[in-house]
Amino acid sequence: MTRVAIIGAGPCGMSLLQAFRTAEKNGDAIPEVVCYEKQSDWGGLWNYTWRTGTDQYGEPVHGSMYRYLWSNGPKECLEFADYSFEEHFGKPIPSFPPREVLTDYIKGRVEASGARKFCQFQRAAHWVRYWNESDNFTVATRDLESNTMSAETFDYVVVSTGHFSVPNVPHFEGFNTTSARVLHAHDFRDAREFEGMDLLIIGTSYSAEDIGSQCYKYGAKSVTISHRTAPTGFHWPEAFKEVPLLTRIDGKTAHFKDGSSKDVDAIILCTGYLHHFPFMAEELKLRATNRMWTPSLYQGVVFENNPKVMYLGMQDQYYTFNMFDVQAWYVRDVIMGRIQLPSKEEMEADSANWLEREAGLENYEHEIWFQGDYVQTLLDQSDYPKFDVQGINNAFMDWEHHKHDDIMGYRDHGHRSLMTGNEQPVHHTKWFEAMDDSMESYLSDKAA
Ligand code: FAD
Ligand code: NA7
Repeated sequence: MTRVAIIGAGPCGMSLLQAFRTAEKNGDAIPEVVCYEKQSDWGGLWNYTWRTGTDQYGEPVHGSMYRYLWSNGPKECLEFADYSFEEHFGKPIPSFPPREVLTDYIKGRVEASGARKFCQFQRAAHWVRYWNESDNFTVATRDLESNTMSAETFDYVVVSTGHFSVPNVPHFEGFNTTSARVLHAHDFRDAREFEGMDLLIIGTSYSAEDIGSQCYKYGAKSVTISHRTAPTGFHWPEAFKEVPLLTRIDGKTAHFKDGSSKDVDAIILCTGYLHHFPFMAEELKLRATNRMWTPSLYQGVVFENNPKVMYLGMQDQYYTFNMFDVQAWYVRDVIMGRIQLPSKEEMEADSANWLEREAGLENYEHEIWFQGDYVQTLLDQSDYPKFDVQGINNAFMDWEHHKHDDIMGYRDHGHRSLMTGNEQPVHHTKWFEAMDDSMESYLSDKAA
Protein backbone atom coordinates (compact mmCIF):
# COMPACT_ATOMS: atom_id res chain seq x y z
CA MET A 1 0.00 0.00 0.00
CA THR A 2 1.21 3.52 -0.83
CA ARG A 3 2.37 5.34 2.30
CA VAL A 4 2.27 9.13 2.69
CA ALA A 5 4.08 11.12 5.39
CA ILE A 6 2.74 14.58 6.18
CA ILE A 7 5.10 16.68 8.30
CA GLY A 8 3.25 19.34 10.30
CA ALA A 9 -0.42 19.56 11.30
CA GLY A 10 -0.93 23.30 10.99
CA PRO A 11 -3.61 24.67 8.66
CA CYS A 12 -1.83 23.25 5.57
CA GLY A 13 -1.38 19.77 7.02
CA MET A 14 -4.98 19.89 8.28
CA SER A 15 -6.18 20.74 4.77
CA LEU A 16 -4.44 17.67 3.41
CA LEU A 17 -5.82 15.48 6.20
CA GLN A 18 -9.28 16.80 5.33
CA ALA A 19 -8.70 16.08 1.63
CA PHE A 20 -7.77 12.44 2.30
CA ARG A 21 -10.56 12.00 4.82
CA THR A 22 -13.10 13.41 2.34
CA ALA A 23 -12.00 10.90 -0.30
CA GLU A 24 -12.15 8.11 2.25
CA LYS A 25 -15.65 9.08 3.32
CA ASN A 26 -16.66 9.07 -0.35
CA GLY A 27 -15.67 5.41 -0.45
CA ASP A 28 -12.37 5.84 -2.33
CA ALA A 29 -9.36 3.71 -1.44
CA ILE A 30 -6.87 6.14 0.06
CA PRO A 31 -3.19 5.54 0.82
CA GLU A 32 -1.94 5.02 4.35
CA VAL A 33 -1.49 8.52 5.77
CA VAL A 34 0.72 9.37 8.76
CA CYS A 35 0.99 12.97 9.95
CA TYR A 36 3.82 13.87 12.32
CA GLU A 37 3.23 16.98 14.44
CA LYS A 38 5.69 18.17 17.03
CA GLN A 39 3.13 20.10 19.08
CA SER A 40 0.62 18.32 21.32
CA ASP A 41 -2.30 19.36 19.11
CA TRP A 42 -3.05 20.43 15.56
CA GLY A 43 -3.59 24.08 14.57
CA GLY A 44 0.02 25.15 13.86
CA LEU A 45 0.74 28.82 14.52
CA TRP A 46 -2.85 29.28 15.67
CA ASN A 47 -2.07 27.45 18.92
CA TYR A 48 -0.95 30.25 21.19
CA THR A 49 1.96 29.56 23.51
CA TRP A 50 3.69 31.78 26.04
CA ARG A 51 6.91 29.94 25.30
CA THR A 52 9.73 31.40 23.26
CA GLY A 53 13.13 29.93 22.35
CA THR A 54 13.10 26.19 22.93
CA ASP A 55 10.30 24.12 24.41
CA GLN A 56 10.34 21.66 27.30
CA TYR A 57 11.83 19.02 24.99
CA GLY A 58 14.57 21.23 23.55
CA GLU A 59 12.76 21.69 20.22
CA PRO A 60 12.56 25.20 18.73
CA VAL A 61 9.24 26.79 19.72
CA HIS A 62 7.17 26.97 16.54
CA GLY A 63 4.70 29.68 17.60
CA SER A 64 4.93 33.24 16.30
CA MET A 65 1.39 34.14 17.32
CA TYR A 66 0.76 36.73 19.97
CA ARG A 67 -2.03 37.44 22.44
CA TYR A 68 -4.85 39.65 21.19
CA LEU A 69 -4.23 38.72 17.54
CA TRP A 70 -7.27 39.45 15.39
CA SER A 71 -7.42 38.26 11.81
CA ASN A 72 -5.56 40.72 9.60
CA GLY A 73 -7.77 39.93 6.59
CA PRO A 74 -11.54 39.37 6.26
CA LYS A 75 -12.53 35.84 7.19
CA GLU A 76 -14.66 35.81 4.02
CA CYS A 77 -11.39 35.62 2.04
CA LEU A 78 -10.14 32.51 3.82
CA GLU A 79 -13.41 30.61 4.36
CA PHE A 80 -13.42 26.90 3.50
CA ALA A 81 -15.76 26.02 0.63
CA ASP A 82 -16.75 22.71 2.28
CA TYR A 83 -17.33 24.14 5.77
CA SER A 84 -18.60 27.70 6.19
CA PHE A 85 -18.29 29.85 9.29
CA GLU A 86 -22.07 29.80 9.52
CA GLU A 87 -22.06 26.00 9.59
CA HIS A 88 -19.48 26.02 12.39
CA PHE A 89 -20.88 28.86 14.55
CA GLY A 90 -24.54 28.47 13.64
CA LYS A 91 -24.95 32.10 12.53
CA PRO A 92 -23.20 34.88 10.61
CA ILE A 93 -20.38 36.41 12.68
CA PRO A 94 -18.24 39.55 12.18
CA SER A 95 -15.45 39.55 9.61
CA PHE A 96 -12.18 39.88 11.59
CA PRO A 97 -12.22 37.23 14.33
CA PRO A 98 -9.65 37.04 17.11
CA ARG A 99 -7.24 34.11 17.14
CA GLU A 100 -9.32 31.86 19.42
CA VAL A 101 -12.33 32.07 17.07
CA LEU A 102 -10.35 31.23 13.93
CA THR A 103 -8.60 28.40 15.74
CA ASP A 104 -11.94 26.97 16.78
CA TYR A 105 -13.16 27.13 13.17
CA ILE A 106 -10.18 25.38 11.58
CA LYS A 107 -10.08 22.70 14.26
CA GLY A 108 -13.85 22.21 14.12
CA ARG A 109 -13.79 20.97 10.54
CA VAL A 110 -11.16 18.26 11.02
CA GLU A 111 -12.56 17.18 14.38
CA ALA A 112 -15.94 16.70 12.70
CA SER A 113 -14.52 14.75 9.77
CA GLY A 114 -12.55 12.35 11.96
CA ALA A 115 -9.11 13.17 10.54
CA ARG A 116 -7.36 13.02 13.92
CA LYS A 117 -6.76 9.30 13.47
CA PHE A 118 -4.01 10.07 10.93
CA CYS A 119 -1.97 12.15 13.41
CA GLN A 120 0.92 11.38 15.72
CA PHE A 121 1.43 14.33 18.05
CA GLN A 122 4.54 15.32 19.97
CA ARG A 123 6.61 13.70 17.26
CA ALA A 124 9.15 15.90 15.46
CA ALA A 125 10.55 15.02 12.03
CA HIS A 126 14.33 15.10 12.25
CA TRP A 127 15.56 13.54 9.02
CA VAL A 128 14.09 12.77 5.61
CA ARG A 129 16.11 10.99 2.96
CA TYR A 130 15.30 9.53 -0.45
CA TRP A 131 16.53 6.15 -1.74
CA ASN A 132 17.01 6.00 -5.51
CA GLU A 133 17.09 2.20 -5.74
CA SER A 134 13.76 1.67 -4.00
CA ASP A 135 12.21 5.02 -4.99
CA ASN A 136 11.06 5.75 -1.45
CA PHE A 137 11.91 7.75 1.64
CA THR A 138 13.05 7.19 5.19
CA VAL A 139 11.49 9.60 7.65
CA ALA A 140 13.14 9.64 11.07
CA THR A 141 11.18 11.21 13.92
CA ARG A 142 11.67 11.83 17.62
CA ASP A 143 8.94 11.00 20.08
CA LEU A 144 9.29 13.98 22.36
CA GLU A 145 7.91 12.53 25.58
CA SER A 146 9.96 9.34 25.53
CA ASN A 147 12.91 10.99 23.73
CA THR A 148 13.26 8.06 21.35
CA MET A 149 14.02 8.14 17.63
CA SER A 150 12.41 5.83 15.09
CA ALA A 151 12.24 5.65 11.32
CA GLU A 152 9.61 4.59 8.81
CA THR A 153 9.45 4.18 5.05
CA PHE A 154 7.14 6.24 2.83
CA ASP A 155 6.40 6.63 -0.88
CA TYR A 156 5.54 10.35 -0.66
CA VAL A 157 6.57 13.11 1.73
CA VAL A 158 4.48 16.28 2.11
CA VAL A 159 6.15 19.12 4.00
CA SER A 160 3.66 21.42 5.73
CA THR A 161 5.81 22.94 8.45
CA GLY A 162 5.03 26.55 7.49
CA HIS A 163 7.45 29.38 6.83
CA PHE A 164 6.59 32.00 9.44
CA SER A 165 8.36 30.44 12.38
CA VAL A 166 12.13 30.74 11.97
CA PRO A 167 12.95 34.45 12.31
CA ASN A 168 15.10 36.48 9.93
CA VAL A 169 17.22 38.45 12.39
CA PRO A 170 19.44 41.21 10.94
CA HIS A 171 22.13 42.85 13.08
CA PHE A 172 22.40 46.61 13.58
CA GLU A 173 25.35 48.46 15.11
CA GLY A 174 24.89 48.99 18.83
CA PHE A 175 22.62 45.98 19.47
CA ASN A 176 25.29 44.35 21.64
CA THR A 177 25.48 47.33 23.95
CA THR A 178 22.03 48.99 23.97
CA SER A 179 19.90 48.74 27.08
CA ALA A 180 16.73 48.91 24.95
CA ARG A 181 14.99 45.56 24.75
CA VAL A 182 15.62 43.96 21.31
CA LEU A 183 13.41 41.12 20.08
CA HIS A 184 12.07 39.62 16.86
CA ALA A 185 8.32 39.49 16.12
CA HIS A 186 8.57 35.67 16.49
CA ASP A 187 9.12 36.20 20.24
CA PHE A 188 6.53 38.97 20.68
CA ARG A 189 3.69 37.75 22.89
CA ASP A 190 1.91 40.38 25.01
CA ALA A 191 1.54 44.02 23.93
CA ARG A 192 0.99 45.14 27.53
CA GLU A 193 4.72 44.62 28.10
CA PHE A 194 5.31 47.79 26.05
CA GLU A 195 2.77 50.03 27.80
CA GLY A 196 4.12 53.56 28.24
CA MET A 197 7.19 52.83 26.08
CA ASP A 198 8.70 54.45 23.02
CA LEU A 199 8.84 51.62 20.53
CA LEU A 200 10.91 51.16 17.39
CA ILE A 201 9.65 48.73 14.75
CA ILE A 202 11.95 47.63 11.90
CA GLY A 203 10.09 46.47 8.77
CA THR A 204 6.90 47.58 7.05
CA SER A 205 4.91 44.45 6.28
CA TYR A 206 2.07 42.66 8.12
CA SER A 207 3.94 42.03 11.38
CA ALA A 208 5.14 45.63 11.54
CA GLU A 209 1.73 47.17 10.95
CA ASP A 210 -0.12 44.79 13.24
CA ILE A 211 2.35 44.67 16.15
CA GLY A 212 2.76 48.47 15.95
CA SER A 213 -1.03 48.98 15.95
CA GLN A 214 -1.55 46.53 18.75
CA CYS A 215 1.13 47.98 21.02
CA TYR A 216 -0.41 51.41 20.49
CA LYS A 217 -3.85 50.00 21.31
CA TYR A 218 -2.48 48.57 24.57
CA GLY A 219 -0.74 51.77 25.65
CA ALA A 220 2.67 52.22 23.96
CA LYS A 221 3.63 55.90 24.13
CA SER A 222 4.98 56.17 20.58
CA VAL A 223 5.69 53.88 17.63
CA THR A 224 8.47 54.64 15.16
CA ILE A 225 8.43 52.49 12.02
CA SER A 226 11.76 52.18 10.21
CA HIS A 227 11.78 51.07 6.57
CA ARG A 228 14.45 49.59 4.35
CA THR A 229 12.61 50.05 1.04
CA ALA A 230 9.59 52.34 1.46
CA PRO A 231 7.29 53.62 4.22
CA THR A 232 3.94 51.89 4.70
CA GLY A 233 2.10 55.07 3.70
CA PHE A 234 -0.84 54.35 6.03
CA HIS A 235 -2.58 57.24 7.81
CA TRP A 236 -1.14 56.53 11.25
CA PRO A 237 -2.29 58.24 14.46
CA GLU A 238 -0.08 61.09 15.70
CA ALA A 239 1.93 58.87 18.03
CA PHE A 240 3.38 57.09 14.96
CA LYS A 241 6.25 58.21 12.79
CA GLU A 242 7.75 56.58 9.69
CA VAL A 243 11.53 56.91 9.28
CA PRO A 244 14.21 55.45 6.98
CA LEU A 245 16.33 52.48 8.03
CA LEU A 246 18.09 52.33 11.39
CA THR A 247 21.85 52.88 11.02
CA ARG A 248 22.94 52.35 14.64
CA ILE A 249 21.80 52.63 18.25
CA ASP A 250 23.89 54.43 20.89
CA GLY A 251 22.62 53.68 24.37
CA LYS A 252 18.91 54.11 23.78
CA THR A 253 19.23 56.61 20.93
CA ALA A 254 18.35 55.15 17.54
CA HIS A 255 19.88 56.87 14.49
CA PHE A 256 18.33 56.66 11.04
CA LYS A 257 19.58 57.01 7.49
CA ASP A 258 18.20 60.55 7.06
CA GLY A 259 20.22 61.78 10.05
CA SER A 260 17.23 61.88 12.41
CA SER A 261 17.25 60.10 15.78
CA LYS A 262 14.83 58.94 18.46
CA ASP A 263 15.23 57.62 22.01
CA VAL A 264 13.52 54.23 22.29
CA ASP A 265 12.85 51.69 25.04
CA ALA A 266 12.35 48.63 22.85
CA ILE A 267 13.05 47.49 19.30
CA ILE A 268 10.90 44.86 17.60
CA LEU A 269 12.42 43.37 14.47
CA CYS A 270 9.46 42.74 12.16
CA THR A 271 11.90 41.58 9.53
CA GLY A 272 10.17 38.44 8.32
CA TYR A 273 10.99 34.74 8.42
CA LEU A 274 13.21 32.11 6.80
CA HIS A 275 12.10 29.06 4.84
CA HIS A 276 14.01 26.55 6.93
CA PHE A 277 13.83 22.77 6.56
CA PRO A 278 16.79 21.36 8.52
CA PHE A 279 15.19 17.89 8.53
CA MET A 280 15.22 17.54 4.73
CA ALA A 281 18.24 16.01 2.95
CA GLU A 282 20.09 18.56 0.83
CA GLU A 283 18.64 17.45 -2.51
CA LEU A 284 15.06 17.54 -1.14
CA LYS A 285 15.35 20.93 0.56
CA LEU A 286 13.27 23.81 -0.78
CA ARG A 287 15.38 26.97 -0.98
CA ALA A 288 12.98 29.86 -1.02
CA THR A 289 12.09 33.33 0.15
CA ASN A 290 8.69 34.83 0.95
CA ARG A 291 7.38 35.78 -2.50
CA MET A 292 4.32 35.33 -4.67
CA TRP A 293 5.73 32.45 -6.74
CA THR A 294 8.10 29.88 -5.29
CA PRO A 295 10.71 28.70 -7.81
CA SER A 296 11.13 24.90 -8.13
CA LEU A 297 7.56 24.09 -7.09
CA TYR A 298 5.36 22.94 -9.99
CA GLN A 299 1.83 24.32 -9.55
CA GLY A 300 3.18 25.91 -6.39
CA VAL A 301 3.42 22.57 -4.56
CA VAL A 302 5.26 19.74 -6.36
CA PHE A 303 9.05 19.74 -5.84
CA GLU A 304 10.38 19.60 -9.39
CA ASN A 305 13.66 17.86 -8.40
CA ASN A 306 11.72 14.97 -6.87
CA PRO A 307 7.97 15.09 -7.56
CA LYS A 308 7.27 12.63 -4.76
CA VAL A 309 8.05 15.48 -2.39
CA MET A 310 5.42 18.21 -2.02
CA TYR A 311 5.51 21.47 -0.08
CA LEU A 312 2.27 23.18 0.99
CA GLY A 313 1.70 26.89 1.66
CA MET A 314 5.20 28.09 0.80
CA GLN A 315 4.24 31.28 -1.06
CA ASP A 316 3.57 34.71 0.40
CA GLN A 317 -0.07 34.72 1.40
CA TYR A 318 -3.08 36.88 0.73
CA TYR A 319 -5.20 33.75 0.35
CA THR A 320 -4.69 31.33 3.23
CA PHE A 321 -6.99 28.52 4.39
CA ASN A 322 -8.94 28.01 1.16
CA MET A 323 -5.73 28.25 -0.89
CA PHE A 324 -4.23 25.57 1.37
CA ASP A 325 -7.34 23.50 0.63
CA VAL A 326 -7.03 23.72 -3.16
CA GLN A 327 -3.33 22.89 -2.84
CA ALA A 328 -4.16 19.93 -0.60
CA TRP A 329 -6.86 18.57 -2.91
CA TYR A 330 -4.42 18.87 -5.84
CA VAL A 331 -1.61 17.11 -3.95
CA ARG A 332 -3.99 14.37 -2.81
CA ASP A 333 -5.07 13.77 -6.38
CA VAL A 334 -1.47 13.62 -7.64
CA ILE A 335 -0.67 11.03 -4.95
CA MET A 336 -3.84 9.06 -5.73
CA GLY A 337 -3.01 9.03 -9.45
CA ARG A 338 -6.01 11.16 -10.45
CA ILE A 339 -3.73 13.89 -11.77
CA GLN A 340 -0.77 12.94 -13.95
CA LEU A 341 2.33 15.09 -13.67
CA PRO A 342 4.06 16.14 -16.92
CA SER A 343 7.79 15.72 -17.60
CA LYS A 344 10.35 17.72 -15.59
CA GLU A 345 10.91 20.01 -18.60
CA GLU A 346 7.20 20.72 -18.89
CA MET A 347 6.93 21.42 -15.15
CA GLU A 348 9.85 23.84 -15.36
CA ALA A 349 8.34 25.58 -18.40
CA ASP A 350 5.03 26.00 -16.57
CA SER A 351 6.80 27.47 -13.52
CA ALA A 352 8.80 29.79 -15.79
CA ASN A 353 5.52 31.28 -17.06
CA TRP A 354 4.33 31.99 -13.52
CA LEU A 355 7.73 33.45 -12.63
CA GLU A 356 7.61 35.75 -15.63
CA ARG A 357 4.18 36.95 -14.58
CA GLU A 358 5.34 37.42 -11.00
CA ALA A 359 8.16 39.69 -12.24
CA GLY A 360 5.54 42.07 -13.70
CA LEU A 361 3.53 42.50 -10.48
CA GLU A 362 3.70 46.14 -9.44
CA ASN A 363 1.40 46.48 -6.45
CA TYR A 364 -0.76 44.58 -3.97
CA GLU A 365 -3.76 44.61 -6.34
CA HIS A 366 -1.72 42.80 -9.02
CA GLU A 367 -0.49 40.35 -6.39
CA ILE A 368 -4.01 39.54 -5.21
CA TRP A 369 -5.29 38.89 -8.75
CA PHE A 370 -2.18 36.81 -9.44
CA GLN A 371 -2.79 34.66 -6.39
CA GLY A 372 -6.47 34.42 -7.28
CA ASP A 373 -5.52 33.09 -10.72
CA TYR A 374 -3.26 30.55 -9.09
CA VAL A 375 -6.05 29.41 -6.75
CA GLN A 376 -8.43 29.14 -9.72
CA THR A 377 -5.86 27.07 -11.66
CA LEU A 378 -5.73 24.47 -8.90
CA LEU A 379 -9.47 24.66 -8.21
CA ASP A 380 -10.17 23.72 -11.84
CA GLN A 381 -8.17 20.52 -11.47
CA SER A 382 -9.84 18.82 -8.48
CA ASP A 383 -13.30 18.16 -7.06
CA TYR A 384 -12.85 20.71 -4.24
CA PRO A 385 -16.19 22.56 -4.09
CA LYS A 386 -16.08 25.47 -6.56
CA PHE A 387 -16.13 28.97 -5.11
CA ASP A 388 -16.16 32.54 -6.38
CA VAL A 389 -12.45 33.44 -6.61
CA GLN A 390 -13.16 36.77 -8.32
CA GLY A 391 -15.58 37.64 -5.53
CA ILE A 392 -12.81 36.95 -3.01
CA ASN A 393 -10.35 39.08 -4.99
CA ASN A 394 -12.88 41.91 -4.86
CA ALA A 395 -13.30 41.49 -1.09
CA PHE A 396 -9.50 41.76 -0.79
CA MET A 397 -9.65 44.99 -2.84
CA ASP A 398 -12.25 46.45 -0.45
CA TRP A 399 -10.13 45.39 2.53
CA GLU A 400 -6.99 47.04 1.12
CA HIS A 401 -8.94 50.24 0.45
CA HIS A 402 -10.33 50.21 3.99
CA LYS A 403 -6.79 49.81 5.33
CA HIS A 404 -5.53 52.72 3.33
CA ASP A 405 -8.46 54.87 4.46
CA ASP A 406 -8.13 53.98 8.15
CA ILE A 407 -5.48 51.53 9.36
CA MET A 408 -6.97 51.48 12.89
CA GLY A 409 -10.51 50.99 11.63
CA TYR A 410 -10.43 48.47 8.76
CA ARG A 411 -11.60 45.70 11.07
CA ASP A 412 -14.78 47.64 11.79
CA HIS A 413 -16.28 46.64 8.44
CA GLY A 414 -18.45 43.64 7.62
CA HIS A 415 -17.99 41.66 4.39
CA ARG A 416 -20.27 39.25 2.51
CA SER A 417 -19.59 35.51 2.65
CA LEU A 418 -18.70 34.21 -0.80
CA MET A 419 -19.66 30.72 0.37
CA THR A 420 -23.16 31.39 1.76
CA GLY A 421 -23.90 34.74 0.11
CA ASN A 422 -24.90 36.27 3.46
CA GLU A 423 -23.75 39.69 4.66
CA GLN A 424 -21.76 39.38 7.89
CA PRO A 425 -22.48 41.71 10.82
CA VAL A 426 -20.22 44.47 12.12
CA HIS A 427 -18.65 43.65 15.51
CA HIS A 428 -20.38 45.18 18.53
CA THR A 429 -17.21 47.05 19.57
CA LYS A 430 -14.69 48.87 17.41
CA TRP A 431 -11.43 46.93 17.20
CA PHE A 432 -9.43 49.73 18.80
CA GLU A 433 -11.69 49.70 21.85
CA ALA A 434 -12.19 45.93 22.05
CA MET A 435 -9.80 44.72 24.77
CA ASP A 436 -11.64 41.46 25.34
CA ASP A 437 -10.62 39.08 22.53
CA SER A 438 -12.35 36.00 23.97
CA MET A 439 -14.54 33.84 21.76
CA GLU A 440 -17.44 34.38 24.15
CA SER A 441 -17.27 38.15 23.73
CA TYR A 442 -16.78 37.97 19.97
CA LEU A 443 -19.74 35.69 19.37
CA SER A 444 -22.14 37.66 21.55
CA ASP A 445 -24.31 40.32 19.94
CA LYS A 446 -23.32 43.08 22.34
CA ALA A 447 -20.40 44.08 24.54
CA ALA A 448 -20.41 42.60 28.07
P1 FAD B 1 1.98 26.64 10.49
O1 FAD B 1 0.73 27.23 11.00
O2 FAD B 1 3.27 27.31 10.83
O3 FAD B 1 2.03 25.11 10.96
C1 FAD B 1 3.14 24.28 10.76
C2 FAD B 1 3.09 23.10 11.71
O4 FAD B 1 4.24 22.27 11.48
C3 FAD B 1 3.13 23.48 13.19
O5 FAD B 1 2.06 22.86 13.87
C4 FAD B 1 4.48 22.99 13.68
O6 FAD B 1 4.48 22.59 15.03
C5 FAD B 1 4.73 21.81 12.73
N1 FAD B 1 6.14 21.48 12.59
C6 FAD B 1 7.16 22.32 12.29
N2 FAD B 1 8.32 21.65 12.22
C7 FAD B 1 8.03 20.34 12.46
C8 FAD B 1 8.80 19.15 12.51
N3 FAD B 1 10.13 19.16 12.28
N4 FAD B 1 8.19 17.99 12.80
C9 FAD B 1 6.83 17.96 13.04
N5 FAD B 1 6.05 19.05 13.01
C10 FAD B 1 6.65 20.23 12.71
N6 FAD B 1 -3.12 34.02 8.20
C11 FAD B 1 -4.41 34.41 8.09
O7 FAD B 1 -5.14 33.87 7.26
N7 FAD B 1 -4.94 35.39 8.88
C12 FAD B 1 -4.20 35.98 9.86
O8 FAD B 1 -4.68 36.85 10.56
C13 FAD B 1 -2.83 35.57 10.00
N8 FAD B 1 -2.08 36.10 10.98
C14 FAD B 1 -0.80 35.66 11.15
C15 FAD B 1 -0.07 36.18 12.20
C16 FAD B 1 1.22 35.76 12.44
C17 FAD B 1 1.98 36.33 13.58
C18 FAD B 1 1.80 34.81 11.57
C19 FAD B 1 3.21 34.37 11.79
C20 FAD B 1 1.08 34.28 10.51
C21 FAD B 1 -0.23 34.70 10.29
N9 FAD B 1 -1.02 34.18 9.25
C22 FAD B 1 -2.31 34.58 9.13
C23 FAD B 1 -0.45 33.27 8.23
C24 FAD B 1 -0.25 31.81 8.68
O9 FAD B 1 0.95 31.50 8.06
C25 FAD B 1 -1.32 30.87 8.19
O10 FAD B 1 -2.57 31.27 8.69
C26 FAD B 1 -1.11 29.42 8.61
O11 FAD B 1 -0.83 29.27 9.98
C27 FAD B 1 -0.06 28.68 7.80
O12 FAD B 1 -0.24 27.31 8.02
P2 FAD B 1 0.90 26.23 7.82
O13 FAD B 1 0.28 24.91 8.10
O14 FAD B 1 1.58 26.44 6.52
O15 FAD B 1 2.01 26.57 8.90
P1 NA7 C 1 7.21 39.77 5.53
O1 NA7 C 1 5.88 40.03 4.94
O2 NA7 C 1 8.09 38.80 4.87
O3 NA7 C 1 7.95 41.19 5.60
C1 NA7 C 1 9.26 41.33 6.05
C2 NA7 C 1 9.57 42.80 6.29
O4 NA7 C 1 10.87 42.88 6.87
C3 NA7 C 1 9.58 43.65 5.04
O5 NA7 C 1 9.02 44.91 5.33
C4 NA7 C 1 11.07 43.78 4.74
O6 NA7 C 1 11.40 44.98 4.13
C5 NA7 C 1 11.65 43.80 6.14
N1 NA7 C 1 13.05 43.38 6.22
C6 NA7 C 1 13.58 42.17 5.95
N2 NA7 C 1 14.90 42.17 6.18
C7 NA7 C 1 15.22 43.41 6.60
C8 NA7 C 1 16.43 44.03 6.98
N3 NA7 C 1 17.59 43.37 6.96
N4 NA7 C 1 16.39 45.32 7.35
C9 NA7 C 1 15.24 46.01 7.35
N5 NA7 C 1 14.05 45.48 7.00
C10 NA7 C 1 14.05 44.19 6.63
O7 NA7 C 1 7.07 39.31 7.06
P2 NA7 C 1 5.98 39.65 8.16
O8 NA7 C 1 6.51 39.06 9.42
O9 NA7 C 1 5.62 41.08 8.17
O10 NA7 C 1 4.69 38.86 7.71
C11 NA7 C 1 4.71 37.44 7.69
C12 NA7 C 1 3.41 36.85 8.09
O11 NA7 C 1 3.17 37.12 9.46
C13 NA7 C 1 2.21 37.36 7.34
O12 NA7 C 1 1.55 36.34 6.64
C14 NA7 C 1 1.29 37.94 8.39
O13 NA7 C 1 -0.03 37.52 8.23
C15 NA7 C 1 1.90 37.66 9.69
P3 NA7 C 1 11.54 45.20 2.52
O14 NA7 C 1 10.19 45.70 2.10
O15 NA7 C 1 11.92 43.86 1.94
O16 NA7 C 1 12.61 46.21 2.40
